[in-house]
Amino acid sequence: MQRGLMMRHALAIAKTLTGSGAILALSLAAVSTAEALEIKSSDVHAMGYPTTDAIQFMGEWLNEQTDGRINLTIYHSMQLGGEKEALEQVQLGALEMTRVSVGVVGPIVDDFNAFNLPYVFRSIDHMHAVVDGEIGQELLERLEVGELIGLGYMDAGARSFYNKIKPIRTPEDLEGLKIRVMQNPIFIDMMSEMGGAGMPIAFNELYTAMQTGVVDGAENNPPSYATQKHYEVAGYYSLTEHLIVPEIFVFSKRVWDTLSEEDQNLIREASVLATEKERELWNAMEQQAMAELLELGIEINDDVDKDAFIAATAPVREKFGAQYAELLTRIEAVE
Ligand code: GTR
Repeated sequence: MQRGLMMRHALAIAKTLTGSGAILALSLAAVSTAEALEIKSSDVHAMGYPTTDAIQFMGEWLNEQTDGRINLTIYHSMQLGGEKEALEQVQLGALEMTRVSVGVVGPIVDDFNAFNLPYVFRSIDHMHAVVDGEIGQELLERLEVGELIGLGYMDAGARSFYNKIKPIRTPEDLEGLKIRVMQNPIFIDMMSEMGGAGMPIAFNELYTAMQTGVVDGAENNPPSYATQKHYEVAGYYSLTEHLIVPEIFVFSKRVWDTLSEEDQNLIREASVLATEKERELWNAMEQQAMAELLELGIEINDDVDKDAFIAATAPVREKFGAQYAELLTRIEAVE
């Protein structure tokens, strides 16, 4: 073949290839939008809890919208381990989704620790205004650096102390007590400033840890205290309400990046519905848990010197406050 002819021939082949390549890519895209999607999501709570039920609702909605193409399965009750492990699995893409407390997200995206400071939110309404607004959105977006896609927040009320020894009324009452905290160093500091000793233990190991005396107590909201039956081994519940830590549900960025825009939008839409659903379920569950605890005769005291707790935890807010100064000022300014 002459050189000129050879070149024309090569060019013709290349054009055909590119053409079919483009057709192939197009048909792949068409297939992928219609591809089945299996979402595995984990939670430390059992079904029947506001978070698990809201995620189930999200899954059912997605399933209906896509005629069964998207399917969501919940691995509840710590079947896949604690929250720290779940987040790691989601970061790796081994698990598509998880719902965890913001308490364990601080070590991944530092700014979330601003939400983890004691008495940083004035009330549940204040927390809602923050997470539903600009700040909440900004922080969700920041999760991408941690290989996570932030889908939304959920409610978890306020956390208070419970222990097996005595009611807590002032920070002095915590002196010498070993209290389990979530797996984040900020909570160990918080406990030291309040007078106790904070010990990070996974949620699924807590009942036994209290039963065997590894710790004297823990801190959590009424629904967690009640559903985990922690009152059986730590019968004093004192309403200090020192932390208002929201929950968060996240998607694996690795998996997210392989999804069609259509599916990403559907998941976003479903997430808004899940957040709304959880808030509704949360309010009912909180009341139900308190009623159940009272009926069981659990000693719940609300004669807590909150001002003393707020004062005692000022050094924690100061210590970490410098790091999050701008964010904290913005949080405080939210009405
Ligand atoms: C609950 C929360 C869980 C988990 C647990 C804990 O309130 O819903 O996600 O964080 O507290 O203390 O580990």
